[in-house]
Amino acid sequence: MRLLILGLGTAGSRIADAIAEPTDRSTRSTAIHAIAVDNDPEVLESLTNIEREGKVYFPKDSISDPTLLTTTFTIDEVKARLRSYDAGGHDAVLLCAGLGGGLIDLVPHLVGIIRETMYEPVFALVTLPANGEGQERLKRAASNMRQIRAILDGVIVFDNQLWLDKAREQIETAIQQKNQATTERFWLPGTPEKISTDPYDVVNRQIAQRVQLLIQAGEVQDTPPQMVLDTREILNTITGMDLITIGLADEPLNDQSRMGFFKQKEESIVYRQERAGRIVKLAEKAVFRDISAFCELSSARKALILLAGPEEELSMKGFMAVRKWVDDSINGYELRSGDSPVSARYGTHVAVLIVLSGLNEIPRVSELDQLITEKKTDPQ
Ligand SMILES: Nc1nc2c(ncn2[C@@H]2O[C@H](COP(=O)(O)OP(=O)(O)OP(=O)(O)O)[C@@H](O)[C@H]2O)c(=O)[nH]1
Ligand SMILES: [Mg+2]
Repeated sequence: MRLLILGLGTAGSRIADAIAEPTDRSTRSTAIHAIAVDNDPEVLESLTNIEREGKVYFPKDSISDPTLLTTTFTIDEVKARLRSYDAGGHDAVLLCAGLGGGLIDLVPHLVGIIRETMYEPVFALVTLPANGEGQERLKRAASNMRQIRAILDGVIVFDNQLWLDKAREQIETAIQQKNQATTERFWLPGTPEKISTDPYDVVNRQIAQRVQLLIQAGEVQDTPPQMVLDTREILNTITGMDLITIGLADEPLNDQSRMGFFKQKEESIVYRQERAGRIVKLAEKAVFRDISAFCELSSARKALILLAGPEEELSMKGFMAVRKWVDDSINGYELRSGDSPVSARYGTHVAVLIVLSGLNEIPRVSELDQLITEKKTDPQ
């Protein structure tokens, strides 16, 4: 999939940068172009995967007064960047931002600009602030969510409250067992010697893995999938589908199961059952635990299942069981699925990715929304 990413603010820029990081798996049919817009020059400077021309400094005060000369000036710059990056065409645009932040205020304006010249769907990937960030931020996030939901083709929700806790746990474990195996297992950013201790880095990496896996699914691969999932199908799952969540669970393979060639010869019923069980277990983990924001399967109208890993480990039996489970559980009839048999990183892991869209409720979003509903009904 060819994706044009626009990172807004600190969170958005850092997330865009993480998604733009080249992976071993990407081929020519995947193209990511990323632009970052922030009011903090240091943040822009620290981005390593977005080229210099893609970094735009936007003075903070300008947002409150769109008539200021600087606003026009910078917006024109963003506009020019968008045009130059889109010369080759994209399948979709993804705006990334922290919901409680300041630069998300640019979204309505930018969506207008994008829709002037592009017909492709425009999505947002947003982070919900953690409870500890205070009422004001939570309320801001709620009203921003209301505003952007109405004008976008879909909003992918990532709950910082949920993921920062997980990240801190992972960092602690990684520091305790400072060896390469651990670093690989958790896919922490940085080299094995240098473990990142910024929980946001870990969260951003989690976000990036989900997006990267999804956009690479539709591309031409060395090993052809048994069930192909193309870009159009991925977009059909999420376009016009309001709130979206993405779950991803993976498991490292031990050396024995990596020797698939020998294994096939002596494949036993027990082993076949184990592989099927692993797929089911990972799917449950992706939905119930490692989901971008907690939600009920039954509140989704559409879903997409993607299996990734070495071909021989992608159990068809497990896949069919997961398909049936998700199909029976969602509140709709549109379920798409595919597999992505690969080498490289996923050669050492089996992963199950599940996208849920058309969600009529994400409890944490409703909780935040309640904060501003209460405020409005309060006569004070
Ligand atoms: N996942 C993730 N969330 C972040 C990150 N940095 C900040 N956040 C979250 O995003 C929200 C918005 O913060 P910023 O992105 O700094 O906001 P901004 O748009 O830059 O605007 P300012 O308030 O002017 O800095 C915060 O409330 C945090 O919850 C990050 O690197 N990753
Ligand atoms: Mg900031």
